[in-house]
Amino acid sequence: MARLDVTETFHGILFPGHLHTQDSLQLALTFQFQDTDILIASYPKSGTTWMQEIVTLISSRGDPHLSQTVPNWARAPWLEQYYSAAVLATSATPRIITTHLPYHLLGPALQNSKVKVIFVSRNPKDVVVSFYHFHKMAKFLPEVHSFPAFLNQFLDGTLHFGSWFDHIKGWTSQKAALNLLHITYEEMSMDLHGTMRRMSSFLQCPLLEDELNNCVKHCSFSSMKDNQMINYTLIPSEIMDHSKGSFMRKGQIGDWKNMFTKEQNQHFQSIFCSKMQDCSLEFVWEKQEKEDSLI
Ligand code: PPS
Repeated sequence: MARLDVTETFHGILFPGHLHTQDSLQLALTFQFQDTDILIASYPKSGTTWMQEIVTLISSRGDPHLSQTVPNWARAPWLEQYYSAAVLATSATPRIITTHLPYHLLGPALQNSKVKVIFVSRNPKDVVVSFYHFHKMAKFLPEVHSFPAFLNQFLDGTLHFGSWFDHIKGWTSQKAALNLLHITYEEMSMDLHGTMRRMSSFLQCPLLEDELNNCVKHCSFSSMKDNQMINYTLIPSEIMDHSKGSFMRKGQIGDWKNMFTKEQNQHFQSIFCSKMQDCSLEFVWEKQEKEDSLI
């Protein structure tokens, strides 16, 4: 399945035709979840792969064998991508499932289920920068030109996978209705050990201290950068041009500061404040003392 130039529009949102079809997207909406399923939901570039690795390692009690021998898309497939039905049919329990779909599309399939939903978010300035760099290497995404134009598309919600604002507000508004744990990229970055402990408790998979330490060791940025099963170097260069960048690019909080001009930051802040006025979430924008980095 190449379809590198195909874009699927589904419920008004664009998806790369390389991995999505109308059928695979439609099937996701009526997916029969099992109560034992673990669902990782995220907007792209928010720490999805990191979370796939963490959940795999916690479920394996810190043993890296699975995470070093099976690609992430085969052990935690994206529900809406065309191959997931075949993968999930033979997955062991608990199944680890990933999605970039917004809540307003996937929500009905989750009603009355006990699925353990882990929603991962990241501050949107770092998301847009990471996404911009990813577009340069991912040949299944539209060619990008200038960063200012890309930033405007992000703020307008017209990039592939839709609006970041709708995505985060949709999922986080369902904390009470779903069995949902919200984890941020920034908390994983600043306290991976503590975050993993919270997650192992949520997943009802208590770990010994040694097992927890092994999980932390194997999902550090440097370990993951060297792990072919998650760094996407297995993907041929016709699909991901590895000469244009790495999937495991920088892995930092606050890299947006190297990209945004003062004017772009002001523009971003004003759109952000207006679109998020009905949302009380706080964001960490740079790696420093908490009080200084929240807006
Ligand atoms: S995708 O394409 O949606 O699956 O991308 P996603 O996995 O959500 O996000 C990719 C970014 O996450 C960074 N990453 C990490 N950062 C720190 N530590 C670890 N272990 C880690 N694993 C992945 C990855 O480098 C991308 O961010 P940027 O800012 O581009 O480096």
